[in-house]
Amino acid sequence: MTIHQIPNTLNLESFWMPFTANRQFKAAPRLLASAEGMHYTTVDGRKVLDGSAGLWCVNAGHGRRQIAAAVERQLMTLDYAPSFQIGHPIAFDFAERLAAIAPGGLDRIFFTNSGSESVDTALKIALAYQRAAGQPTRTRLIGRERGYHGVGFGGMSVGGMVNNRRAFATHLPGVDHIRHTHDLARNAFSKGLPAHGAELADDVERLVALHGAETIAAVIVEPVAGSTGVLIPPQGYLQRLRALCDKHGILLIFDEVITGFGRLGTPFATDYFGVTPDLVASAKGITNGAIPMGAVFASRQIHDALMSGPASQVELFHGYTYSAHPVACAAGLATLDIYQSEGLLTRGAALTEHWQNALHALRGQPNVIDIRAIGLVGAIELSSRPDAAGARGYDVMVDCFNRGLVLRASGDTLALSPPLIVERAQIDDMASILGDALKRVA
Ligand code: PXG
Ligand code: PLP
Repeated sequence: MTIHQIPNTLNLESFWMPFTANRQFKAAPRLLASAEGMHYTTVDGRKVLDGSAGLWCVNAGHGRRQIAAAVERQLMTLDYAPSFQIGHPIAFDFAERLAAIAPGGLDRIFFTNSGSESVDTALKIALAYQRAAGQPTRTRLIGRERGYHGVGFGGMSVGGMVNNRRAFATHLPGVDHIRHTHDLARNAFSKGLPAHGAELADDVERLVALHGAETIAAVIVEPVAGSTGVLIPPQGYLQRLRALCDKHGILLIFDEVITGFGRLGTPFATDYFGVTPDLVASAKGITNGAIPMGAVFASRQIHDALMSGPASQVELFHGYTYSAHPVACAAGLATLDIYQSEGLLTRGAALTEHWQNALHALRGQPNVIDIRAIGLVGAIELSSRPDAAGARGYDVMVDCFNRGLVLRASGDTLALSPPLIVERAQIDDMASILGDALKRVA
């Protein structure tokens, strides 16, 4: 089988695919064989634009030789080494490099292997910090409706996507949610940050009144919600959230798994909004998606509070077999080299006007009820077919795939987040393929 032939011997049965309608997919599979730069090639040899940077992770584009070479070198030098009570230099090197660009100067770094692990790690650090700081009754965790924080029990519990929760009746106890900020009536087709909704941050006050501040450990939000359809925070909202958390001694966690590593045209959303949380969860772009990895950035205050017992004592009973995996660190270092030499962590800022114009030009196409864009991420929200929420979005996604564009459908919202190497002409191509799909799909 050459890689560009339809592999008619391929047996699709055993792989239980994640977040996929398995039976529908296997009846008409979409299969990718290779990738280079901004494009995939399908198994039947078609070139397809990557409008979603993989799953929001391939920020420097596909097939980066420098990362491949670093990975190979590391595999042949030190393929694996534990990080429990023994270390290896590349992990310290990578942490130091990340510290130099750390969001809000949060320069103490805990390594994980995914966004879900980063979220669970950040939640656990918040709980451990409150205990170490003499506030052991602060055990409650606050998320937000329409938040996505991965699929671990912690992230699922603070998350706010109904489908991701309801099949699994058991959640963490002591979790509550503030309302989401999505408001089509007041903010549809906003350019820049939506004008209305900063007051929704005051939900923190309501939960403080209800539960008592002394029971609340942390609030976790995505600065820009990604998976639930690119929900951009209203002007002043994140500042207000920060002020309320400060007022009540509550830690603020930003989940930057998508917004980290250049997505908004700044290294992190923390930089974009000028609001500094206490902990930042990251993953995805940290290794350009080439090797699974994640990292939690913590403030020195949090880190140092946990470094207070006897020096012989393990300070945080937490970690993964693959925390600071040497091959992932090598991939991450090579990724940072590319980001820095090509200016990718800020490249989005120069393209964002073109990006926003291209997406907003789709206003007026059939069924479009909102368009949102910030940095190099954007979304087109469609009205739902009666009694078939998500069907229209899915059909547009399939139509785009067949005509040369990969994008994500989240219900009836189509999300785009191209690799940060995207050229203006490719942005135009994406908008044109999507616009044609919107005309074709009823
Ligand atoms: N937090 C946020 C904000 C995320 O977006 C996770 C945590 C979990 O990361 P892992 O690496 O465990 O998947 C994510 C992941 C989509 C899509 O198209 C989004 C994610 C993953 C897969 C698909 O919306 N986000
Ligand atoms: N389950 C068992 C039986 C284990 O021994 C371990 C790790 O040693 C784990 C789960 C956790 O695996 P990981 O560290 O890869 O998250």
